[in-house]
Amino acid sequence: MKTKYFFALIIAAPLAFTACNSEVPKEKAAAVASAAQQVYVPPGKLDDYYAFLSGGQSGGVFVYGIPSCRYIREIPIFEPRAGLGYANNLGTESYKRLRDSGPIWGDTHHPVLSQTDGKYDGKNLWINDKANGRVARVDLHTFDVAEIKRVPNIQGAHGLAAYLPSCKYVFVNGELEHDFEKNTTDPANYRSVIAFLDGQTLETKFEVSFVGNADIASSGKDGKYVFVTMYNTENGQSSEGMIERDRDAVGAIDVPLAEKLVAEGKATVINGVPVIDETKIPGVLTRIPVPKNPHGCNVTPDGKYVLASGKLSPTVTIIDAHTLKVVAEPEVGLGPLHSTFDNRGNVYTSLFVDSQIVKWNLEKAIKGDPSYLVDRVDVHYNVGHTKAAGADTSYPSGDWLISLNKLSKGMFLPVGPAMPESQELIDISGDKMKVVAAFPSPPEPHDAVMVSRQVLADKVAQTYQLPAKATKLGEEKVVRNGKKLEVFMTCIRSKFIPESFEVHQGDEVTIHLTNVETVRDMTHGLAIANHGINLACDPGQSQDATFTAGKPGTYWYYCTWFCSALHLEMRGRMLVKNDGEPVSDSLNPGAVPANVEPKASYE
Ligand code: RUQ
Ligand code: CUA
Ligand code: CA
Repeated sequence: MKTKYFFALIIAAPLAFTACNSEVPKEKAAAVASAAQQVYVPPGKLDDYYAFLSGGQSGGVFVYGIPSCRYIREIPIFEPRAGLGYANNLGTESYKRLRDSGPIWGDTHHPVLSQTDGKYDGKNLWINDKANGRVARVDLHTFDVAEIKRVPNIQGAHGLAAYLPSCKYVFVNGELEHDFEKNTTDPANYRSVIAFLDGQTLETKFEVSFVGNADIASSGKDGKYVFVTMYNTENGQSSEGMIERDRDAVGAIDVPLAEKLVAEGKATVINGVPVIDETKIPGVLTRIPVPKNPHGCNVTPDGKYVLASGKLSPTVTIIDAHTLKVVAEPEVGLGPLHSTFDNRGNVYTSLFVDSQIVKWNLEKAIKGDPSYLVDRVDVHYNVGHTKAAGADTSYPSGDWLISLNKLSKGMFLPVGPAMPESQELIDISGDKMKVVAAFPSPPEPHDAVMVSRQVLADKVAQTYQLPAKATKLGEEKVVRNGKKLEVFMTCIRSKFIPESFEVHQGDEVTIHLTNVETVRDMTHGLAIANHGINLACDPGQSQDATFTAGKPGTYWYYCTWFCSALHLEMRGRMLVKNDGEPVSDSLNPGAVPANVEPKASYE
């Protein structure tokens, strides 16, 4: 890999590892230098993969480049992000969408990429909010949230997967049992649901309800079964109660049968959603017994098997995805949580307790060949999810694997009692796995998904398409309606138009800001002194801010993104007049649309 950079590194690597890193023992220097080569992507060169890491309690998604492990951007989803102008004031569309779907906080766990014909198609990324029963769709043309929907009847929306091969649904399962029908607190009425959502609108189409819970989800590849691991088949309410049984289950949901039952009117509508109650209409959900309290659930790339990781048992249960029979249960190590795949028939399972990734051969394990264990490698520390590039498509690439570790201990410079989250990048292209890099992140990635940059190459937009409501250059205006003022403003290097507007104290002001730039990367921001407002307006985008004008005086608004040599001069004034003082509605002299045209370059 990366042979093209080899020559640059012949010079760079020895310098880096003799001069700067005295902790590397001599006998390891060569291995370290070769690992460094593999992850070195020179400035100005692009990474081979996008890695989307869920943000956990940060509520969004983090985008990294692989193999360099460079942090590229955050996609905020369920939490405001003032720096990016996301959902950070009452007027923004992003705030309204988030508020309308529930709390302005979320816990994202499982990023899922859309597929066509068993390959990533670069269109959508879905992610769940475990805390508030929501699912979001990110449009990969803009890396922006396109939808957020609450899923009725669910608590602890945890496992998320796309129904394959069509992706017409994404499905999400409830980890936390409750009574959503009569709203009692009686555990006898507790149920969980697996909800099937329209992949585009995220509207919940139907649900299957059952006793117990479901944890992690994965789809078969032929449009019949989808699978979930179920660790609380006991319907226990204490941790002891949840580990009473020796075996729990993998649930297999027959999706075409569920659709048929719904079409035949066999479902009960609860909170607006048709729900098939598996306790009353059995058959739609088959429980396949597996060792107690399983966790990860992963279907092999060829769709033949579903693997359930033992968690409390040192085994992975291999289930035939068509007959639903258990075909083998190989031992792999302590605390197996999740499995992922290469393109050579190998499985890589994360071992939480052993802090390892173990590589094993699927066919050998099924045949009972004792040499099924191929390799194991230490990771730092307590790995949760692991994901290899393309592993949930039909065509894994077999080159890179990310280990998402729960603790970083001494991996990075200490920064107080709390430490950053820790990920490691592992080269799985050879017989032996090789840990080549470790990189920190904000809290707390659970899962990740990697897609080749080629897939997105012609998809990622250069600019937004100006929306219909956008203010056009030369059509800026101020509209007053009693105590409400709307300012239709444009911005372009490096000017706001208008450069001033007048209001009274206590007026409700809405600024509709349109960035009329036509080149990528020319973002302008609009911050207003002492009013808590910061917009980020990308080329071709319109953003709104709503706030109440403060006490009389002059308040400058200014651009927060360094856009040109005149960036600091890119500012204007909100003039808050005393009561009784007249305010003007005409655009202020000097702010009359100037002779600026969108520029086709960065000059
Ligand atoms: S869980 S560490 Cu939310 Cu994906 Cu298994
Ligand atoms: Cu616009 Cu700085
Ligand atoms: Ca259990």
